[in-house]
Parts: sequence; structure tokens; C-alpha cells
Amino acid sequence: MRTEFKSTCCYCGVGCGVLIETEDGTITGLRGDPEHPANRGRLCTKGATLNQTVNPTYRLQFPEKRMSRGGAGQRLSWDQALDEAAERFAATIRLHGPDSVAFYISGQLLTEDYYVFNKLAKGLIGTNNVDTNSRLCMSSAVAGYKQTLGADAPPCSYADILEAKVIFITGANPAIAHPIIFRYIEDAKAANPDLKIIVADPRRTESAEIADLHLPLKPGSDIALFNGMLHVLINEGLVDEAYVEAHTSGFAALADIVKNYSPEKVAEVCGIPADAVVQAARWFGASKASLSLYCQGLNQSAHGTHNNAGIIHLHLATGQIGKPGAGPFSLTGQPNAMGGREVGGLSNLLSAHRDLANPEHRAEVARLWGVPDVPAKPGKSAVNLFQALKTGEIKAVWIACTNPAQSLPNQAAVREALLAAEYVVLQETYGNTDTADYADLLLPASGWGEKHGTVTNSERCITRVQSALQAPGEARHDWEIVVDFARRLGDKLGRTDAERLFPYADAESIFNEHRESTRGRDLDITGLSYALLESQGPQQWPYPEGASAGKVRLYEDGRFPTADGKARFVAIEHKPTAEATTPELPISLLSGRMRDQWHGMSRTGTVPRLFNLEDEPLLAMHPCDMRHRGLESGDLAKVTNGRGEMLVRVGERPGLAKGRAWMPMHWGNQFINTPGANALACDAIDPYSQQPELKHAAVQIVKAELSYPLAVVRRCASQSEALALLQRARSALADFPYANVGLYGRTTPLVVFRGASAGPAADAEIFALDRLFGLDGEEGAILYADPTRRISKKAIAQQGRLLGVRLAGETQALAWLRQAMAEDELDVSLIRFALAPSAKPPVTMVARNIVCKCADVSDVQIHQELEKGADLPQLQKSLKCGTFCGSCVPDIKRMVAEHPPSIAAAA
Ligand SMILES: Nc1nc2c(c(=O)[nH]1)N[C@H]1C(S)=C(S)[C@@H](COP(=O)(O)OP(=O)(O)OC[C@H]3O[C@@H](n4cnc5c(=O)[nH]c(N)nc54)[C@H](O)[C@@H]3O)O[C@H]1N2
Ligand SMILES: Nc1nc2c(c(=O)[nH]1)N[C@H]1C(S)=C(S)[C@@H](COP(=O)(O)OP(=O)(O)OC[C@H]3O[C@@H](n4cnc5c(=O)[nH]c(N)nc54)[C@H](O)[C@@H]3O)O[C@H]1N2
Ligand code: SF4
Ligand SMILES: [Mo]
Repeated sequence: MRTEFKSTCCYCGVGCGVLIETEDGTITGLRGDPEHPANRGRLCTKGATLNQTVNPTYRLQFPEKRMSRGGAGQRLSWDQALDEAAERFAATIRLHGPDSVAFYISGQLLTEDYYVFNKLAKGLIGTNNVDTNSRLCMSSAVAGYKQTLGADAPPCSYADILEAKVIFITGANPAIAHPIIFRYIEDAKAANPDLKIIVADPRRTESAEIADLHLPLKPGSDIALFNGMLHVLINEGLVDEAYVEAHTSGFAALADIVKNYSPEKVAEVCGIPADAVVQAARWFGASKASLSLYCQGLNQSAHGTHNNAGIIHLHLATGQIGKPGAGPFSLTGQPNAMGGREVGGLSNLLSAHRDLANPEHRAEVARLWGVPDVPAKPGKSAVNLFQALKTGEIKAVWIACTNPAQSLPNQAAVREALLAAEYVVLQETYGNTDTADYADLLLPASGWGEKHGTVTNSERCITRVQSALQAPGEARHDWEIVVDFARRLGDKLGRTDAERLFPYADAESIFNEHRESTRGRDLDITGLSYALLESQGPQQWPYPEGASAGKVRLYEDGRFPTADGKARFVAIEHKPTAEATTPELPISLLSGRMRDQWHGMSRTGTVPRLFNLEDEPLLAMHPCDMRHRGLESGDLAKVTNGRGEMLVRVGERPGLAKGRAWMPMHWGNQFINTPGANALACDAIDPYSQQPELKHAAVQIVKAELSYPLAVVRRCASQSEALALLQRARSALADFPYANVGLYGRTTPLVVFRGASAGPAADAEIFALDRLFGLDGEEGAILYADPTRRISKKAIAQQGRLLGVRLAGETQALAWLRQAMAEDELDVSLIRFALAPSAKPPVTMVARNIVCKCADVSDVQIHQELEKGADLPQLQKSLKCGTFCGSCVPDIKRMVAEHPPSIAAAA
């Protein structure tokens, strides 16, 4: 029987609703939930391919004990595994005290999962050592909101995007990182051509394409820009003095500071024209509704809290807050970073936005939980937590739903810390993340589509997530694992209250307890229940008992949750990046996201078509910086600093100013032979939020003299076959100084390997590669060799179709070959071209352009359907193009309009 379940996309903080269709327990369909307020049926590429991540190949299915780190695993029962973990944790706590253990969890857990982790550490064990990957993500936004507005609450809603007259996007690239929000920005621009969009980003990003004004400011110089804009607002009489007077404090002190931030001075500090600063300030201040959207470009900085304060100041000074289309809207990164903040899932927070430093708050939470007290001593935050593991101050760590051996900065130090730890538990959905190599005990968790509970998105909207699928093997829900462990640990510690503290039989009873903890707080959700969320759909907080709707907008009355009810200006000054560039390290390295990959790629990295945009990490550089180093697009470069090094292919990006380089954060040891961007990233932290400066590191870049390239493309019969081959192929990553492996393709999945070495590869090495990819046979083999140039190529065809190609010494054909194989176009007459030394495809091949990137539909396919007389609705039905994010619908409409009526249609 076919059933549809309501859930959410488990990727970004937009929090799109999805409908999962199943038949007899297997997933048969997926679509955007037309009734979900976040997306109204739309999905981006990642959301639209979630069904393709439901593949058990790399899933952890049973608890597993590792005899040595990275060594072979031994299957355990859940009883054995949790007893062992409880014994190890109890022994450590008995010997070294509660602060010798720690939990490092994630903004991708559901609220219920998060709640019990927090209670386990702070309520049962008595340590505040529970921190999360939100420390790498939202903690500066939390601290920025609290310093200025008094509480951690994004005051806006997505609806404000459509009502704004000026949108200021700063330190965010929503076209890539929050695609459905970007669709709203496009809609707003289409509906109101007078809408002014300003983008402040050191790079000319995909989001900057829509901007009326792009400010390519120097990395880390945002405070100077914001203070400079405030300077202009004051000088030009654009400050809303009545609002400042009635609803804020601290303005005079900041006004005094910004006297020194003339547009000319700011132009110098930020490296942008003075006119542009004035223009941005005028637009922002004179508009009826100014909305700002910001994310990691502000947060991931050693002065991230003040970056956040700086943008919020502009709203307070002009009264652009608490009204339609206006406000400082911090975009949340992870799907439930908001939920984590709500339950106090950081080492300095407590349930329901309470502060650990506040004795009353501690007493309230202790009362709610029925424990004598919660510990006062602040816990360790992410970077410090791993440093304490290294020094032995913390001895045992429980990691859940995050991959620190890739995502934390300064990987050499992080990996040393993990090796030094006495005991590492990893609670994961997948067994093949980089952190898994450092675990002593692996616990299988249920994942997307399987889990149930609640999540909160960027606009404070809570959605009930239903479980549609059975988790594979013995995987269990995260909250269940925690509750079971907590009871066993309580037992071993001789605590009689563990059963009482963790009585939950289902996620709903955890939600109900969390709900009670919010009573009377700014995020009061006492009016919500699972039943209400199910019958009436997602709801925004606050939603107190007796309410009939949540709040779309906060602070409409100008009252703020501070002692005097006034918002605060903070006296902030420009600070440079934590690490200055020097003649030895002259390039500022930025890192961030690509549209189709998610963080460490444990899920998106199993879907071939999500590699079609880029299947190899690329370091983007300015053409002058490249020329200066003798680099051309496609060359390999070595990026180094005192923390580490990385070999990476370079590409030209004129949108990047000189002296800057950019690299995606996604690739780690599962796909390349280094830990990736975080081998180099800087671990300096913000003093208030303790968020590390992941966005900026000073590096040197030199040409890597690896003149001998190798490549393999191998067609697979199914996704599972491709994933199995990909796993085996990972063993070859260590064999070449430069190497990467990944997937590619549409209906036909491919595995693609690239390597490079300084001199020609030995015959034995090449043969080993052939064998690894199943290309060592003679049958159907086509060979090409040029021994003088050490070029050797081999293709294997079966039944007139290319099965795989290995190129050594010269790999120019790789780009088109991969494309042709993915489309299954290379018939026997063309196969010989596969071995030709040419970067160009054979002339008889049809070149195609992808029109719908979400459904991966090309112009050729659309023309084929148009020939049959299809119109837009029919195209949407047959090819699914234009049915996801909708951004290609205008292009498809144009193609329909331009297509001559076919004979079939005319008849
Ligand atoms: N496709 C995809 N989407 C994602 C994710 C993903 O992994 N993949 N992850 C999600 C998560 S957890 C997060 S936190 C968000 C992140 O979302 P974003 O923050 O929007 O994305 P990033 O690419 O990390 O960085 C945003 C921009 O900050 C700019 N930037 C760097 N330094 C500075 C600076 O000093 N000042 C200014 N003004 N800008 C600067 C970068 O050039 C970059 O374009 O994305 C979420 N969405
Ligand atoms: N250089 C650089 N580094 C960065 C950033 C950057 O911009 N530049 N951005 C930072 C930011 S903003 C973030 S948010 C972090 C993200 O960094 P991570 O948290 O390390 O990223 P993920 O790969 O999403 O890790 C989540 C893990 O949880 C697993 N998982 C998924 N669902 C479940 C589940 O339901 N239960 C359990 N137990 N496990 C599950 C996934 O398989 C995955 O391995 O990276 C940070 N690191
Ligand atoms: S915008 Fe894309 S990744 Fe983000 S929640 Fe929506 S579908 Fe998922
Ligand atoms: Mo994030």
C-alpha cells in the first residue's frame, strides 16, 4: 500500500517540508510538501535527491567495537555495546570526576535527541562538557543576538523577504547554501524591480549575480563596513532618533566611535570604493523596509559576535526591526541548529534559552529536572574540548551526528587529540566518515526518513518529523540510544534516580518535558503538542498556552528581553582577521559551500548526480595570482601553512580579488588524500562566542610539479555497485601524491578516479589500478601506448558500450568522456576516440546543456519531448523538469514558445 509521510529535508536551515511516499516499507517517491510554509512544495537539488541517499551500502547497521583505531571491527549486541560504554564512562568519572568526560553533538539532531543528551551531561553526570558543531556555525549569531537584542531569536520570517524594499546579504551565499530562500529573493525581485539588493562578500558569488551593488570587501573587515554605514546614516540624518531614544541604549558611545569611520577610511580598510559605502547606507537607511540576511561570512570569525552586533546596529539605528520586510535575519546553517539552541545544547547554555552563568537559571533547570543542582563550571566549547582531549584533561568523548575529523579547523591537532583520547564513542548513521577511524565504539543511528521528532528552522518554525522508513539492521533512534545509555550509566554510578530522570518511552514524552521547560520564556511553546503540529502543520515560536498562532515577527512593540526592555548598541571597533597575510603566507584562503554537496558528504557523496556540477575540489584563484605562480587553470597546486598542506587543482575565478583564494569545505579523506580545507584552517576563536575563524587562513600557494596524470572512469550497473567500487577505490588514494575519487552520472552511475605523480607511473602501479577498477581483462580491450612519452591507455567495451577507460600519462579526454559515458552515448564507432589525445569530444556527439539542474534534464531531452508535441505541463510530468526549485521554468517556457509546432502536434 502506498502511504505518504510528512517530514523535512535534513540538510539546510531553510527546513523545507517533504512528503515521503513508501510502498511496503520501501521509498517510492519524494516531493516537496506543498503545504509546508517554508517551501510550499519547492525543493533544491539536495532535497530533491534525498530518496537517492536511502542506500544501505555505507550505513552502520550494528554496534561495532574497534580493536584498534581504524582497525577491524567486531560486532556487538546493543546490550554489550552500551554496557561497555557505560562501564568505561563510569570508570572515568569515578577516577577523574565528571569533567573528564564530554559529549560533542550536532545541530542535525532532532530536538528530542538534543534534549536528552543535554540532560544526560548536565543533569545526570554533572558536567557542562556538552558542546556541538553549532559552535562552528551559529554561536556568534547566538552571542550577537544576546548582546544586542537580549535573547537568541531571529526576529524575522521568510515572508519578510517578499515585503522588503532593500535586502542586504552579507557573509552569506544563499543561492548555494539556502537555495529556497534565494528563490524567494528572486521572486521578490521579479515582483518589485525597485527592490535593491546589496551583497557584501569578498567573492563575487552566485548570490551577487542578482545584486544591484556588490561590495567585495576584504575578508574580516565587516565591522568597518557596518560602522562606516552607521557613520553615513548619522551624517545624513537617516537615523530614527525617536526609535533609538525609546527602544535602545548605548547609542551615544557607538556614535562616538563611528565618527572615525568615514567612508574614505572604510574604503581603505575594506578595499572598496567610498561611494559604495555611502550608497549602501543610503539605500538601507532611506528604505521603508530593510532586511539583512547573513551567515558564516560573519559568524566564522574571531570577532564574529561583533560582526553580528554590527549588522544588528544598523537595524536598531534606523528602526528597521519588528515591522514587515525588515530586521536582522541570521540564516541558520543546519536543519535543527535552532532546536539545539532551544534546549540549551551548548556548553554555556541551559534549557529554554537559559544561561549557565545565571544561578537562578541553574536553579530553575535543576528544579525542572528534579536534581539538586546543575554544575556551575562552564563546559568546554568545541575547539577547547578537543584541546583538552589532547592534554588528557578530558579522557572520554561521545561524538554524535558530526564528523570532527573533517569539520574542525587545524586537523593535525584534532586528530592528535582523538588519538590521545582514552575512549571515543561515535554515534553515526554511516560507518565511513573520517571520524570513524578514531572511534573505539561505533553505534548505529537511524537517519533521514527513519527518525521522528521535531525540528525548528531558521524562521523559528517547528515541524513534526514522521518516520517513514525502517532503519537498516539494528540502527536505533538517537534519543533511544541516549536514554538506554543514561540508565545503564546511572546504574554503574550507583545513581538511583537515573530511571526517574530518563523515563521516556517515546519521543513525544521528551518533547512534552522540553515544552514545559519553555513556560514563561521568550520561546514559550506551551501551546504546542505533537497532535497540534500534526493536525495544523508547522508553527512558529513563541506559541504559549492559549495562543492560536505563533509569532511571525518579534519585537513589534519595540520591547526587548533585556533588563530595561531596551535593545543595546555595543561599542565595537574594526579588528583584522586573526591571521594576517605575510610575504611568506601571502594569500587569504576562504572556504565554504557548493550547491550540491553537504559538509563531509556522507550522504550527498553517495548520489552520483550530485557530483555533476563539480566532481573534484577546485581552488579558485585570481588570474594574476595564478600567472605569478606559473599556474594555469587545471594545474595542480600545493597549498601550505604552518598547520598543514594540501594538493589541489586550481581554477581561474575573476570574481575573486587578488590575494584571495577559495576552496569548498566538502572534500575530506573519503574522497581525496588529505583532510581537506581544515588541514589549513585557523582555530583562533571569538572571545564571546568561542566560534573559530574557519573562514580565513593565511597560506602560500605554489605550483605542484606533478606532470604525470592518471584517470579512470568506470561505468557501474547500479548505485550500490558504484558505492561498493568507490569504497574499494579509496585504497588507491594513498598511492599517488595527488589523488581523488568520486562519483558522476545520471541514469548510469560512474566512478571517477584522478591521480598525479611527479614521474611516470610504473607498469605495476598502472596494472594495480586496472585491477582495482575491473579493467584488467583482455576481452573487449582497446589499447593505446606511446612508450617514448610513457603514455598508456586502455578501454574495455562490452556489447558495444564502454565499460571503463584508464588513461595514464595524458588524460585530456577525461572531461568529455565522463560526460559521454554518463549519458551512455559512446557507441562502438566512437569508442576509439576515448583513447585519442584530445580534449574535444568527437564531432558527431551532440553537445548538451543542462536546463533543469534539479532534475538534471538537458536541452536535448526537452527538444525531443517538444518534437512529440509536449507543452510545459507535459514536460513537467514526463521529465520532471521545472518541478523542483522552479528557477528553470522561464527557460523551459521560452523553449516551448520558440519551438516550431511539430507535425505530431499539428495533426
Ligand atoms: N549546499 C549546501 N548548503 C548548505 C550547507 C552545505 O554543506 N551545503 N551547509 C549549511 C550550513 S551548516 C551552513 S552554516 C550554511 C552556511 O551558509 P553560508 O554562510 O551562506 O555559506 P558559506 O559558503 O559557508 O559562506 C558564505 C559566504 O561568506 C563569504 N565570506 C567569507 N569571509 C567573509 C568575510 O570576512 N565577510 C563577508 N561579508 N563574507 C565573507 C564567503 O565568500 C561565502 O560566499 O549553509 C547551509 N547550507
Ligand atoms: N573549513 C571550514 N570548515 C567548516 C565550515 C566551513 O565553512 N569551512 N563550516 C562549519 C559548519 S558551519 C558546520 S555546521 C560544520 C559541519 O560539520 P559536521 O557536523 O562534521 O558535518 P556533517 O558532515 O554534516 O556531519 C554530520 C554527520 O552526522 C551523520 N548523521 C546524519 N544524520 C544523522 C543522525 O540522524 N544521527 C546521527 N547520529 N548521525 C547522523 C552524517 O553521516 C555525518 O557524518 O562544519 C564546519 N566546518
Ligand atoms: S533549501 Fe534545499 S537543502 Fe535546504 S532544506 Fe530546502 S530542500 Fe533542503
Ligand atoms: Mo553550519
